[in-house]
Amino acid sequence: NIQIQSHNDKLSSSHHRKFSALKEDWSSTLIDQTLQKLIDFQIAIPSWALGTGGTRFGRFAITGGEPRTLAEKIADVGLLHRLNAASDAISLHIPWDVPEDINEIKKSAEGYGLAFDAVNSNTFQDQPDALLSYKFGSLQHVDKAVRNQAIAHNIEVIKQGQALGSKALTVWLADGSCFPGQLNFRNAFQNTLDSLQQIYAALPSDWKLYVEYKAFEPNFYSTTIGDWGQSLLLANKLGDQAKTLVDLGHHLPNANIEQIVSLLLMEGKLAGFHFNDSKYGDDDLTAGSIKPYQLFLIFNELVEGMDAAGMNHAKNLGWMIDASHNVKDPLEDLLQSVEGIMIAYAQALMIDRAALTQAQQNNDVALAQEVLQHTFRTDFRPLVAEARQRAGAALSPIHLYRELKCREQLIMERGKTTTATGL
Ligand code: LRH
Ligand code: MN
Ligand code: MN
Repeated sequence: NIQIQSHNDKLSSSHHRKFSALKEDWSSTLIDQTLQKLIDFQIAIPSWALGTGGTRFGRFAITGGEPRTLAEKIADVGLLHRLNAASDAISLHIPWDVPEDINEIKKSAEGYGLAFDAVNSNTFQDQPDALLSYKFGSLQHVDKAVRNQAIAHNIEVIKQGQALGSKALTVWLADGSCFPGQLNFRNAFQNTLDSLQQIYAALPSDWKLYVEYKAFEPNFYSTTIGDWGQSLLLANKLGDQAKTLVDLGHHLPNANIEQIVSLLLMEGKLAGFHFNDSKYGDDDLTAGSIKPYQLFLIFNELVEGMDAAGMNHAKNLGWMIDASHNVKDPLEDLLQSVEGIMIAYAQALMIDRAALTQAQQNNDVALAQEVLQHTFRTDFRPLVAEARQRAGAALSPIHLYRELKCREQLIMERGKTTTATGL
């Protein structure tokens, strides 16, 4: 606290100058409303993004001090949350994460003010003790015994999540095919639906089932839940508790993600997000690092759609990051992602909605674009920083992280060569 205070004091006069400039130009009601929404906004950190990732060509473990246990992963998210007051939950991936002593794990999370977000199942890898292989799929598999093994795993993940206080299961399947002719598409879909129905039946009544889609990889000819159409079809057949999860990196190039988001939201079928950014495919890069305008346009749809549906911006969707880091310190990268997301959210909240609606009604295309770009091109970083300061966190989390030599300390505690599990 003292460290945050002295960091904020140091930046105080320059922050004050920038924030005051914003207050001169923008409506104070809108600024106050936006500040409150930014203070309330929280996003879950994926446990698998706390260590250095890699590609199939290799992994460069340059960071050191990576978390070796679930308790250490929780400590890392606790540190992020202390710095930015915006990362109050961790999303676990099972069995990459093994919550052995549930009470201990829960206690340590509570100590950092963290909750457990959606739990993720994993039927895209064979575990060392597995009886049957997922080489040709899991929930879609032609062999009922393989499907049953995958269903049982998902039900086990629900149980573990329940013990931790999670409220959602995210299912992402690698299921698909690599070559034409390999798969009967309709059978694969029907098998997947039937398997998901059994998992859905085991879902507690206050839980959600998030059906995540992805266009390709690791299968390169077809993916059984390859786009939002297939995911929505399944979610509709499953029932109210099933929804479609949008991972920003899971689309074919140039897909209009904001339009997908707006329609899913309209249908009450948007589960939430795996935020990241990409240039080519499922690149899992820092949110807002490649296409910040797309991120802003997505938040524009979210703000408009959530207000129209009377939804609570902070609570009604699953806000999660899904990222992987090859060349950056994972914790710095995650701080940058949260910042990028909050900037896009702030820009969307500051849009003059009445003017935009009016321009749309008048088919005034140029004006509609002006309205959007007016906020996109305004620097709202002081607003995000102000919200953070009011929430008791750092004006500039990444700078404080470096000033306090957090990574160096983690290396001292955990060693230079630790390796975290995950992608
Ligand atoms: C698949 C995915 C999915 C997995 C995670 C590790 O590409 O986005 O969410 O669970 O990566
Ligand atoms: Mn994902
Ligand atoms: Mn992905």
